[in-house]
Amino acid sequence: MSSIYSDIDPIRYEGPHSTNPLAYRWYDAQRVVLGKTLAEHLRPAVCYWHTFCWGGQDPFALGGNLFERPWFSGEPLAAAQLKLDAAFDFFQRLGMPFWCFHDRDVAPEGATLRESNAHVDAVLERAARKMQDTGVRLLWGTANLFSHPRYMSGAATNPDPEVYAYAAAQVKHVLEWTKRLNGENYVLWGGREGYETLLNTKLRSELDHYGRFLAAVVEHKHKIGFKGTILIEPKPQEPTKHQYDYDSATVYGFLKRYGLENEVKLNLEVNHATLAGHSFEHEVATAAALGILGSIDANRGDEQLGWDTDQFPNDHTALVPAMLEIIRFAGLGTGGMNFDAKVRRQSIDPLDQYEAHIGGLDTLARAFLCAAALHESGELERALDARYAGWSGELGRAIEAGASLEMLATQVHAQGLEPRPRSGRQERLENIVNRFV
Ligand code: XLS
Ligand code: NI
Ligand code: NI
Repeated sequence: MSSIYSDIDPIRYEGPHSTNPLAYRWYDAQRVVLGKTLAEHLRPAVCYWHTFCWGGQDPFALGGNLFERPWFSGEPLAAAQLKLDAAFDFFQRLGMPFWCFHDRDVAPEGATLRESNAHVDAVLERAARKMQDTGVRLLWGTANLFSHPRYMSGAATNPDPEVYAYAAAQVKHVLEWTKRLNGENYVLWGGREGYETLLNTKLRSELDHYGRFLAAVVEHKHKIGFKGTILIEPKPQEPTKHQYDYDSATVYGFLKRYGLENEVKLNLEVNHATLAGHSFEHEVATAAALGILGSIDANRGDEQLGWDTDQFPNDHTALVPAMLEIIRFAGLGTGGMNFDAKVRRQSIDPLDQYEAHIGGLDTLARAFLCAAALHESGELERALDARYAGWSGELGRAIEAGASLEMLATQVHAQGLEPRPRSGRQERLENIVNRFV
């Protein structure tokens, strides 16, 4: 198989001392830590959209694509097949076990939904064969319900029910394909499920419609016997001014209200967490605590820029706290770590795509190894247990069993309780973490 990615030999692990820019220094796929291989813990994926579809445009650029890729011109369906071949060549050379796609990334939109679906079918039939030949697996599929003008005012939350119906038809098709390709998850990211101004928005109706839409997705999943996980990807804004899936806690409240908290989990993206004013580890820990941690979109933002810059992760120290939360939660289950990340605009060569993914995966692997060592040392867990030790005593157990205000007041008076403040030892704990990163 030859493509624009074929100049590069398969990427191998060479260890931390290697100076080869085209080798892994931390991602030793078969290395066993905490009972599983690194590949099994991380389950890394290449995303189709940023890597093969984005042409380097930004809002200030003139014309079409800055990047030169052979599939950016020619008859659209033939170009889509060429792009697919190149994508699988790239996955294999990187040794990436998973990929992710939107329907409109893999195949061009047609004049009607029937035609669009036929395009998707033609390309995904070929993808099914490619997956078989290469062993590359599908982490998740998703429908693009945000690029076409019809979705300008939302998909499931559109004021026009015809748009809702169209979105439903599109999701049905991709969900069925995701099952057929043995996808591990199905993602819904509601980029336009929100509002620009409340002056033209019936908030309550939109939320009810969104709840019903999600319930219909879950019903169809069970109807067709799809075994993967349905995931919502929270983001606070961009492109809409306010997005309904703001963050982990907001989505949990939404799921609870519509009775879906045991059916749907979260795909958490680093840059979305920071846009919501949270740390990434906050989002991961909150989802884990609420029992809805599903999968990860790995990337990072830029502190000077307040939007979703989708850069590749490159600072392992920043990711150790989130990795620790994932380890404490006992892993991601059907989830994985998808590089929802793109190279910078001036990185125009196919080579840049390799180096971006190598650096990103090394960063995840190194963060995971640090967090695993930290976890195995037991130092933080012992400090946590000591801090909360009172809860395994008599009083703590009585409270957790549902003690009333009266019972507690009686006890405080009877025993003359006057609790004294105790140090949280934050700096000691931070110093412990620094010994492991
Ligand atoms: C956009 C989202 C998007 C989803 C998939 O900000 O991250 O790329 O991951 O629709
Ligand atoms: Ni994003
Ligand atoms: Ni994402």
